[in-house]
Amino acid sequence: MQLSAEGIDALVSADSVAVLTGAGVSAESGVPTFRDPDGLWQQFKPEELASMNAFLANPELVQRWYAERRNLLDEVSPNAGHLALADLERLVTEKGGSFHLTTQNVDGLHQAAGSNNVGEVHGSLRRSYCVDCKRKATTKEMKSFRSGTPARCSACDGLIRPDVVWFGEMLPAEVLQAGENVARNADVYLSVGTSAEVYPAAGLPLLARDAGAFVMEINPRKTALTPYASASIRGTSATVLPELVKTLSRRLEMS
Ligand code: BV8
Ligand code: ZN
Repeated sequence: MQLSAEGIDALVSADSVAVLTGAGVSAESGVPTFRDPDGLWQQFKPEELASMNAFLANPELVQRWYAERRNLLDEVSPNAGHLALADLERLVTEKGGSFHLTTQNVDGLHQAAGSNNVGEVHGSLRRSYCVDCKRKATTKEMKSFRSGTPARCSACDGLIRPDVVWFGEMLPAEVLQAGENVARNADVYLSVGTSAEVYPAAGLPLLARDAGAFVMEINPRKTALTPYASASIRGTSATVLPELVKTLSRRLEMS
């Protein structure tokens, strides 16, 4: 795996660093991605599951799918890539720079790894709410899912849904706004573990690039962003990110 010397130079002199992550960052924690050959979307089409229409058409199927994904979170932990991003935040802020991490992931693993400044643009699997009265669902209600009967709100009997952003739904405005602002002001923008296909999140690295940032992609495969990246490193997040942070830390000590 070859780091980008230009990318390291850009990180050494960067005042502001921003990151976008996708499901690939959680792959090495054992959380399946969406569009990889062994990904979640292989069995189902996104429209069949991750949309309000799909949910209303078959609430039980969609609740089961999210319940299974949420239950998996009890067995996984942050991997070396998550931890390296928390270290990168420390390195950048300790040298007086600003750091922001926008994630499309809904698993909460960045926060569990110690990242502080995290924007969850697609919501969180760890929260659910009632579609009618919007009340936060209790763990009991979330787990009250039994096959054949969709989980319902104890206050108004409305259907319980995961607090994630489905297709055709708006992203949380203030979180997206923050992601756009930091992208426009970033000296270096890292895009890690995302196929860069889902908008508006996939537009963030392009915003950064148009504003003059050094855009570094880390992904074992080419993506829709690759042709626009200043550097695209072919490797996994749990191997490349620790290497990147170690190299940067050494360079900062010498400077
Ligand atoms: C909206 C739910 C509008 C949560 C998800 C046509 C053109 C452009 C846009 C559209 C269009 N038609 C429709 C749209 C809009 C649509 C969209 O972008 N569709 C795409 C597919 C074309 N977007 C929306 O609907 C968004 N809302 O636009 O609202 C609007 C406007 C006005 C008024 C009302 C509404 C909502 C988008 C959010 C959708 N929600 N999921 C959940 O169930 O989790 S999308 C789903 O994809 C996940 O959220 C995920 O976060 C997201 C992105 O996927 P990735 O994270 O990138 O994962 P993926 O599997 O794709 O890729 C993994 C990558 O990791 C790969 O590149 C792989 O190589 C790499 N990798 C693998 N292993 C590793 C690794 N990398 C590093 N290390 C490893 N070890
Ligand atoms: Zn309710």
